[in-house]
Amino acid sequence: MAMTRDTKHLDAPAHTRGESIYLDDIPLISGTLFGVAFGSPIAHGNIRELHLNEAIQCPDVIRIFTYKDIPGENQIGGIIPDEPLFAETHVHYCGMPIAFVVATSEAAARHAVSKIKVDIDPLPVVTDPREAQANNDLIVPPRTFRLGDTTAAWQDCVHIIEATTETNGQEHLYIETQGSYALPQENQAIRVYSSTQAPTATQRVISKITGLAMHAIDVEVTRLGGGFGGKEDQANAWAAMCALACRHLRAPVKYSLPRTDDMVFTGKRHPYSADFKLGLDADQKIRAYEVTFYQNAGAAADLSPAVLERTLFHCTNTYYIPNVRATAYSCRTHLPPNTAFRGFGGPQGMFVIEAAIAKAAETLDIPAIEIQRANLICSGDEFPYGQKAVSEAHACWQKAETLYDIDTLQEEIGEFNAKHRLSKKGLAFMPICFGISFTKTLLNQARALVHVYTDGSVSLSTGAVEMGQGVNSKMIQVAATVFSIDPTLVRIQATSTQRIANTSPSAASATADLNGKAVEMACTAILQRLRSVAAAELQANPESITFLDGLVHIDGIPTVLHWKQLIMAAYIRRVSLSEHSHYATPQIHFDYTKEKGHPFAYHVYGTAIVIVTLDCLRGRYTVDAVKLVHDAGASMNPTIDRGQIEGGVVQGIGWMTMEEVVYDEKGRLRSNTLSAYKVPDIYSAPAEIALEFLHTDHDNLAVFRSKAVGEPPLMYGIGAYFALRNAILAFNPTAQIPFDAPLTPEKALMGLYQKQPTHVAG
Ligand code: LUZ
Ligand code: MOS
Repeated sequence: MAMTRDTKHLDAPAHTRGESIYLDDIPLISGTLFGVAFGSPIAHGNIRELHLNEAIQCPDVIRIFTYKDIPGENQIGGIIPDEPLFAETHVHYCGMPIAFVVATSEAAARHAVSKIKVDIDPLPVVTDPREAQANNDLIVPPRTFRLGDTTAAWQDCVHIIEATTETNGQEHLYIETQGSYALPQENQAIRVYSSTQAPTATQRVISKITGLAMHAIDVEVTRLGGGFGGKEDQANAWAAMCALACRHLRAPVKYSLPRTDDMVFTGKRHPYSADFKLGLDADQKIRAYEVTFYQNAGAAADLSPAVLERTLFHCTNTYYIPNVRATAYSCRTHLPPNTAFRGFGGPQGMFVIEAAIAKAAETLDIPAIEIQRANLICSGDEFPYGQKAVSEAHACWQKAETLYDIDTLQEEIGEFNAKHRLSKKGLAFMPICFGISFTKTLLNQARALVHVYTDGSVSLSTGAVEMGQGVNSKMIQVAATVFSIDPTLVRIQATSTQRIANTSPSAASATADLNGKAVEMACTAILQRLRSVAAAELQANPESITFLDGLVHIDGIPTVLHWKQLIMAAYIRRVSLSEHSHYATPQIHFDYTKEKGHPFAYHVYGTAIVIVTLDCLRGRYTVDAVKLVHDAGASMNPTIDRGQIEGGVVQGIGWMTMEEVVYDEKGRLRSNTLSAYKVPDIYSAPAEIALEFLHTDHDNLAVFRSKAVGEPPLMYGIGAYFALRNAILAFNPTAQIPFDAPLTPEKALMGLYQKQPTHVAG
């Protein structure tokens, strides 16, 4: 069967009817208890005394857990063991868990939490990454990527531009908050439902906390109501708390975080501060780029070192720059540990090079588009980390220019701006390039388990976690395509550490690639055996057998033997109808001592044209259109991919223009509700998202020549920042607008009416 590429998102009917199962839809077993965490009220200090007496006497409270109750190790750090589950003597961020109250109802647990008192001797609070770096308070030693020789290259530069940039954090705002439900099983084992992107990481952390072997912890996930990276590492703490209480009490324990707790307790996208220096020759070719990144890691490592390295990988975005020196510091501050967020440090790196180009264009008084276009990477050009590009950058850019008629667009904007005094339009191009593979090579592996039952129906299990991105639909497409059967014959199981072990997180945009390859391998192995069965049944040569639309064919001609009969024949002949397969991405490698290698299976490219209209009286704006050419390879499912692209664009625009994470100087989150933290709604989404796929057809180690789609589109949203900047400059050409994202209406207004240059804060 050729692949049915127009398959709908498998979950669409159940989502529409409200029947899909999330953590809170799992029926509660009688006797279920409810936990609520007590988090540190201050950001930094030494705990003198914890007063639990009043809380423990509250009605319906069963027990209060602290670090003293941990039979295993009080440690949940993933990359570096620097994060306790419960504070012992020291707190280092506001909301850091200190205790876990378990009661017969959530309300009772919450009431008891309000009665906990803690005496903490406060210590100085650092929230600024540059201050942490000056104190040498780093999570890991700094890293530097180098290509060519920047020091020598400055001599070839006619223009040298320097500035500082800031990008803020971003709240994940998955619709389903963090949560977990732990159930006691026989012989000390524990079954855990968790809203996690990383079932194995959750299992490992629970094992460490409870002291039970991993085989005694089963983690199961049906789906998440969104993850965006927020549940790659930060689902583990809540699961561990529930499992710890379950282990002690031998009762089911559930904890599902209310929105404000979720916002206060969990880390976000990393804010970055950066300094750049960019050099161009007389032909607008970028000759040299130096950049220093200060990552605000928060109080513990979490995934920050991996995020930091992706910032370096993407620091030249989709441009070829022959001389680069990029240094990155992961700075320890007293904020909740910041974590994975769609793009994983890549967007923060890409913003800086785009800012550098914008500043160069403003200095030279030419459109940024000319510098961008002149420097797009070509196939064979080297990224600063040594990998050679197989580039679609020019193809995407050129297709966008012609398809969307850039000359007419610019003319229209020019006319509009000439005609309107208090309303200006701005346009920016945002080309992207994103490397696909976990940068940590070992994570690029996946497994699948396929059973064919005697009625011909198929059970499919992978390590992929469905979080709305449609990975389950794609996995079913792969199995149905290899077997050439109707997709309704295939059922995908909940993701479970019992069925698939040692899974990598569903992350890095690579979930469909990795798990899809494993599904393809498992189904192909079963099909190989079925070929022999069919040959025997039909007394034909196995080489002449093919499968199409549920029928066995000989030399391309259909026979009467159909899938169900074939399966039964295989069973009767005692041929295995099950397969477990393992896939590991070939060819990728990276040498950390040299900072060189071939870390990515391939890159995803694309170009966005973003057009905005700015109300120059009020500083308010709308994004009129985002016009895209996106390289999806041979998309497996254009409907799902379109959904991912539209969502990514809007999420990126939110990060760049309106979402403002605010911590005060004491490290307390001020934007801790949805009335204080503005996310894009339907009114702030672009009026138009035009999308054209660039169909490419390389074998790039993904499934069926498709390309990954999860993270890359977020970075198109960066274009909204620069389009707005251009609109401000159309009104106030001498404005010195700091590169300080998000460009909220307030900051837009300050740019519109700025008389003197201001300085970047922080
Ligand atoms: N997670 C991770 C990721 O552990 N490694 C990565 O390289 C990555 N990239 C993007 C998103 N999540
Ligand atoms: Mo992620 S940022 O969990 O791919």
